[in-house]
Formats: sequence, C-alpha cells, structure tokens
Amino acid sequence: MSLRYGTRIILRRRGLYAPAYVNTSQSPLLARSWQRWSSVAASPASERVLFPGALNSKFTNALEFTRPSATEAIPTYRVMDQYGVVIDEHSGVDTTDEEALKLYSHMVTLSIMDLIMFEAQRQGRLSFYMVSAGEEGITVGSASALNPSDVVFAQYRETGVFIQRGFTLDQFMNQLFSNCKDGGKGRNMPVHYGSRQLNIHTISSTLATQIPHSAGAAYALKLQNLQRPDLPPRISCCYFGEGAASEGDFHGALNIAATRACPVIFVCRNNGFAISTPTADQYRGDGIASRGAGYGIQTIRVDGNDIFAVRKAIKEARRRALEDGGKPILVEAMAYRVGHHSTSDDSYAYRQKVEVEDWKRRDNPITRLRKWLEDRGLWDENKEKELRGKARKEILIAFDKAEKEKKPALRHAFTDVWETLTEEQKAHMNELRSVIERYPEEYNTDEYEGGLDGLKIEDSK
Ligand SMILES: Cc1ncc(C[n+]2csc(CCOP(=O)(O)OP(=O)(O)O)c2C)c(N)n1
Repeated sequence: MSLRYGTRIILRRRGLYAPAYVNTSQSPLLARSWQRWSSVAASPASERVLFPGALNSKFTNALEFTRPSATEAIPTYRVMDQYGVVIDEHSGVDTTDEEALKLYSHMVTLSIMDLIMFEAQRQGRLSFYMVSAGEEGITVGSASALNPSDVVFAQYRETGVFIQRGFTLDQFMNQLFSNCKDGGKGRNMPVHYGSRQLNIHTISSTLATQIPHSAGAAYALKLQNLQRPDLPPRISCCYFGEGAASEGDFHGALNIAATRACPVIFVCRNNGFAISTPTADQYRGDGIASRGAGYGIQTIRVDGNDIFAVRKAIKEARRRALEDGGKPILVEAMAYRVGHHSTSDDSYAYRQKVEVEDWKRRDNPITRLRKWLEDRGLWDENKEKELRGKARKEILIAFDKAEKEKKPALRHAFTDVWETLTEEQKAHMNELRSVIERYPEEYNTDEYEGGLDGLKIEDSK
C-alpha cells in the first residue's frame, strides 16, 4: 500500500499539531495507536478536540449549554449619531464634501420618485410599485463603496443602488410603464429593473433566488480574478431582506460561498418586517448577523441610517472579500421599514401608525446626512428647496415621456425564449393574431408598437 493510502494521524510537537501520513498496515504498533486516537482527542492528555468537524474545541467537564440570551448582542457600527455628529473625530468620515452632496442628492431623488410613483400607482397609472423609505442610506451608501465593475444581485428594494450606479430616470420610467423602450421589453412587473451595462442582474421577486446566484457568480469571478491579474479584481454583492434570509437558498448560498471561498458581500437589509411578519415571528437569534459565524463568515452589523457607516463597512468588506483570493463577508444593515411593503400592502393592518410615525421622527438616513451637511455649512433651506424642485421636475418629465410611449411590439411576448422562434411559437402567434382579428372591439392593439403588425413572424427572430 502506498503512503498516500495510509492513515492520517496528528503528531503533537511542542504544543503544535503537525499532520502526517502513516502506512498503518506496515506497523501494528501504529495501528493500535491510531485506534487509540480515533476518539475526538489527539491523545489521552489532549486538552482540545482534534476532529475535522470542530477544530480546536476545548474539553470541559462543566455541563453547560450555550445560551444565546446570555451573550451580548452583536454591536452596531456607527460613524455619526442621529444628530449627524461624527462620533470619533479621529477616524472621521471617509467621504469628500462633493461625494457627500452627491449621496444626499441621490437619496432625496429616490425619496421623491417613491412618493410620485406610489401616488401614480394609486391613480391606476401603473400596476405596482415599492418604496425604499428609511432604507435609502443602505442602498445608496453601499453602492457608492463598490467598484462599477462589481456584479450586483438585488432583491427589489434596492432602487438606490440603481440610482447610485447611474440608471437614468428615463430607464426607471420606461421599466415602470413597461413601454417599448424598457430594456426588459415590458416582460416584468414594475421595479424589476436590470442593467447589463451597470453590471446589475435583473430583479427576480422570487425571494432569495439571487443569493445562490451571487455565490456562483462570485466563484466565477474568483477564477477570473486569478486568470486575469492584469484587470482590477471584482466581487459580487448581493442584497436581500431579513425575511428572505429565512429561505433555504440563503443557507445554501452562504455555506457554498464559505467553503469555496468566494469573493461576495452579502448585504442583509434588516427592516423589521417580511411584509406583515415582524422579526419576532421570523427568528429567535441575534438578527441575521449571528448566522455569519455559523458559516465561518466574517460579519459586521451596521446602522443603516448612517450612510457613512454603511460606506465604511462595505469598503472594508470589499477589501476583505478580495483577501487571500476571496472570501464571503456578511453585512447586516439595520433600518426600520417606514413605508408599506408595496402598493399591494396596507401596513396599518398589522402595525400601529404611531409606531411608524415614531420611527420616522426618531431617525432617518436623509435627515441625518442633512444635519451633517448643515453643520459643515454645505447645506441650507434654499439649497434643499432647489434640489427638491429640480428632482421633482426631472422625474415628472421622464414620467410624462415614458407614459406616452407605446407598449413593446406584441411579438415580444414570444421572442427571446429560444434563440429563434419554434414552430409551436409561430403557431401560437398566428392563433393570437386570428383571435385579435376576430374580436377587434375587445383588443386595442394601437397602444402596442406596430399595432397588429407587431405580431409579424418575419420580424421576429
Ligand atoms: C419564494 C417566495 N416566497 C414568498 C414570496 C412573497 N413575498 C414577497 S416579499 C416578501 C417579504 C420579504 O421580506 P424581506 O426579505 O424582509 O424584504 P423586505 O420586503 O422587508 O424588504 C414575501 C414573503 C415571494 N416573493 N417569494
């Protein structure tokens, strides 16, 4: 038998453990000693478990169970307090005044777009919308700390990531109105944005599916980073809510990312609710951050109302994610969900309005940054009015244009499933055409690009 097939034993030498491969079939003495050491201890005198499943665990004769309630909760990282005052002047903020003004303008634009689109949905002008109220600091701040080439996988409440990366108001509106200029050809529900140019995968509302995708992408990026050391290294960044972290996909993704050492930042937005289910009914542990240790993943909890803290945490997470060829990092960002879950939800059916008002008054990422800007003499009421007026105007112009655009040509209900249309799809298209022709008063095809001619098979791939 070759040495390769021998038994792996651990030798103790000056307090250090050195693995060695020994051919036990040649030495009965060694075989016996291996049997003796086949317990979880390396030797009868060992003080620690030496077993691959739980490395370096000390033996104890105290019959004690670990009690999560007896352990201090994981702390929450902050750079400035809720009055916008920097807590530790020495470490300070890592953002220039110019960058801070840009972050502020992006958060304000997002909050105004949310108000307008929420109301527009109520007026029946679009079918669905989701606001980010209270979570603008997490999305805008985190995206500002990534490289544009990093690959993003988002859930659906990450409009701020899109704004920060350069998704335009026209692109938002075209997607929200599912018109012919929408990059997704009107096939998705509103807020399911995506952008190949900005390296953001298209949103999928099926909770948590993006988490294993991001781990897989990170594995591919790890290999690419190795193959192309001449290019700047990339990571993937995955966003999800604490509710999505209850899905099996979350656990599988974190485990594979840890065992394969994938460069990925998992950003959990903990906003206290999964639609109507409060966190108290979702889990009993210390938030989502406590799960990081279970998977051997470096983790930090951060105050989501503090955009500077989010930025710093993500910057450092990115640096660590690229260390030693790659590793996953978990960031749990805390920020109460101020808005309703979506336009399909009335959150006052399951929480008190006063609770929401209280949270709104207590803290907010936008007002916190505004206080910091004002303290530095960078902001005042006039500038605020000007910014809000300008943002509102630009949003309404884009809204107006997008609402007037035609819907995508009818053939796009069939194209892009396969590289070219199948015979079966062609038959379906003909059938649809004949139904529309038979019942013209039931179907108005004018609002679709090319009208009924938009169904022409020869124009379709
Ligand atoms: C697999 C799956 N199950 C259930 C839903 C319905 N659903 C949509 S959003 C949501 C709550 C998610 O909460 P969370 O992940 O905390 O994100 P938040 O909406 O709070 O930002 C649920 C249960 C879904 N979309 N997909």
